[in-house]
Amino acid sequence: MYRTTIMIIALLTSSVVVNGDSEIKLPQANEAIAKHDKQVAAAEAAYKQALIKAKTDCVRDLKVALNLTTRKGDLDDANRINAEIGRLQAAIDNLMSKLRKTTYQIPATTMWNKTVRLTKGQAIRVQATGEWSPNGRKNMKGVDSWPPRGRIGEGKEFPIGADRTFIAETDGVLEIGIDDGNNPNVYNDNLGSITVTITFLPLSQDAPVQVEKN
Ligand SMILES: [Ca+2]
Repeated sequence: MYRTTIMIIALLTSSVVVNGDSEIKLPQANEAIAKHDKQVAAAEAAYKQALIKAKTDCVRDLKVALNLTTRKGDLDDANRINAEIGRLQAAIDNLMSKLRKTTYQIPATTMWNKTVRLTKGQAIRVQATGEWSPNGRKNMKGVDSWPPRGRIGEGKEFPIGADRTFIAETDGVLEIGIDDGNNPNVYNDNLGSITVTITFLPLSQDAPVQVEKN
């Protein structure tokens, strides 16, 4: 009897200790964990949002200060302010680099190419690189010359260009494609593809942070 009790205790203890391998089965417990994970993710997103906003606001204000001090001719102070802007910008870039990102290849031969699904109010940054052509090999050029365009949920199209930050005004899949215009608005004479990186910004509708390229 004594030995059996010891064995049962040992079994119970080991099942707790080796819990790393086993999954919790009770739905209520899994729901509690899922709720926690969701709340933590939201808190982290809000924190990152607040950091990015504070730093972006500061960069904006320091650029005004930089103009003032440059006009006054205090170059030493201008250099100090400029260095601080550089530090803040690096911190913003670092925060941005940790955000959720997805990459797509967008061929020139398809008018619309499906990418991420967006919900209304989601802020995203779309960056495009590569060369493509709306009409044959001689016109292979970068996205500055042949900017991509987008639409959400098959809605109204809008320009994207090389680097654009915007807030989704509606739910739907973001589709991206080359603007074929008068070239001659057919897609089977097109060539190349571009790489598009979409970053989900932790921003709400009332806190847009503009990170468009100057
Ligand atoms: Ca074409």
